[in-house]
Amino acid sequence: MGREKRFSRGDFLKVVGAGVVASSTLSTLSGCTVSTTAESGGGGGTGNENALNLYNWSDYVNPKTTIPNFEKKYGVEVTQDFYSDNEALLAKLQAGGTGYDVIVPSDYMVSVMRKSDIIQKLDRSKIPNFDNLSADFRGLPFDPNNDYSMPYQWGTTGILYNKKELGEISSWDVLWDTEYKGEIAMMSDVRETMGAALKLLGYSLNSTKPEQLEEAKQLLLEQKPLLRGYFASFEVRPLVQNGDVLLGHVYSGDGFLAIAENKDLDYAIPEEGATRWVDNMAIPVGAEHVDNAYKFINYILGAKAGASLTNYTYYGSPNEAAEPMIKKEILDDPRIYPPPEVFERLEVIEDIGEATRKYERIFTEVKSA
Ligand code: N2P
Repeated sequence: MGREKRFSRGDFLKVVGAGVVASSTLSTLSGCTVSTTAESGGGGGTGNENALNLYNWSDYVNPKTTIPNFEKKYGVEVTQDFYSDNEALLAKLQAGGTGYDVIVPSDYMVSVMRKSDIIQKLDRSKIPNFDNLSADFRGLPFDPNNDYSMPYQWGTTGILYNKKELGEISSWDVLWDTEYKGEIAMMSDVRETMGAALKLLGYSLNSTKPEQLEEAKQLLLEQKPLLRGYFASFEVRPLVQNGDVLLGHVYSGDGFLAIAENKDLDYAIPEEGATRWVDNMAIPVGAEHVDNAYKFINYILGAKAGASLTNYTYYGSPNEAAEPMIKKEILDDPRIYPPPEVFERLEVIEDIGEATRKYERIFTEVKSA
């Protein structure tokens, strides 16, 4: 059975987007010129037409190929800065004058950014490799005609854990188990962390019902004393990988990067359901190197670059032309490409508009409690 048949286009058609609230941003090195932190605001390259300023998630390129091959092929120097959540990305762009040419917001954030005129309309004629995309990833609800965004990678959010110590786990409730007090690292991400609590309660992670949000808040307050802490998304992986904690709330690819280094670990998509997300490339309004941005987007949508990304990141590829070059063990891994019975329990974070503020207020209260 072809992988694309394991989940239907319809499954992706519930997506939309939301968000607002800044949180910490830090940088890690991923194979190109790195301007130290996101605070540097777009890094070098301004005034140099052979530059591209990329604002991306950490560990989201193949360090050996993605940026170096692009730089070689187009004679463009890439500067990459990093953010750890969509809300930090949004806050940065809202502040203005970043100098970023390509950003990689998730589904719901594309919706928010479209509404706030933060990203610009794309000229499809400059992205011929659009044709490489699987039909499952074209025209998703947060951008029905791909007028503003092009899919980059997709994945899930779940639990990275020490299987040797804990045995097999299957539920979010392990992150609330008093036995693991001090051994749990949660992501500091308003929608993901509230989402985990809502899923454990059996609710939608897009719920806007005040009583359900209050229950989620109480659950997070109950969990807080058990935590080693709330961490930026990219900080959780090393904590579990190095044995500092037993359990971490992570993006799937971060889980698999850790498993590749430490065979005691495993990644679980909790049975109550979890987030599945699609991240997308977009060009901010005011980008200074728009031609290079198109070159980069089109390059990433190339079959070879797409396969090379997934073979390193362990995230799913929206690029059908890339599939023949993606490692079989990745394509066949149900933790990466979930079978239908798992897939149907996954939910995409949606733009919940005004209710976003409620989430933010609750999460701020929990963190400061
Ligand atoms: C990459 C993080 C993926 C972003 N390490 C999740 N949307």
